[in-house]
Amino acid sequence: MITRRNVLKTLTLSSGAIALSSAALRAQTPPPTSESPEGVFKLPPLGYDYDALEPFIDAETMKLHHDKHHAAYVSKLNLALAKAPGLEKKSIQEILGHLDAVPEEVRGDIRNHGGGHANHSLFWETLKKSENAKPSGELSQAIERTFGGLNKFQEQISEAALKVFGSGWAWLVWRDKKLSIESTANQDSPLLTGGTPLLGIDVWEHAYYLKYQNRRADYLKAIQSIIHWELVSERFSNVNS
Ligand code: MN3
Repeated sequence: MITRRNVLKTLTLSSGAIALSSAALRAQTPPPTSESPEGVFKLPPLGYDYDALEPFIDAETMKLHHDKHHAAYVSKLNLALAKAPGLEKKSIQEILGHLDAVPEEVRGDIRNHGGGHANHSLFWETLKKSENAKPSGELSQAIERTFGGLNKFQEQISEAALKVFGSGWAWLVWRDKKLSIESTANQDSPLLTGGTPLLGIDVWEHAYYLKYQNRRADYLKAIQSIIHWELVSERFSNVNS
């Protein structure tokens, strides 16, 4: 069977130029770990330096979180997909949005590792250190209408995040044409239940324990100040149009 992976491999081997550019790529992206063959889904680059969010999130946490934790979700997602031919042609959003179409023997793995991949990909994009960032345009109005303003929204999403028992996420979700604050356990994505995540806060201990230990509330306060509202506002305009 000719798979996309084989085609890519052949292309890489047959051309010095391509081999060079893939070496350059590898310099920026960590190599797959031994248990993870190359697969369809790739670890996206962080998009900024590990220390870009200091002092709110420390560089070591970012490095471990992205290079080890997220990379492991991608590897394990690819291992699961190898057992379910056909799925690799779909986006992770499509796969998670129709999980009942996934063969039962890999459904649990795809829910966990596919969720981990989708959630973290969104998470990295949603963080940025900038002064006085706040929602703009339609999102600003919708937050005002739905939660009574940005401060109230921040209180409510922090409360939802504090209440997550064990590992999970707190979310701002676009669902049934409304904004809602939700939480999920483990790596469950709002995509599983038909919602569109606009913003997610990782409350697994691996996201904050090195710097904040058991002080989840302090981590939440820090993370509220590095939300990339410009991008979240843009994402809202796209799903809402
Ligand atoms: Mn995480």
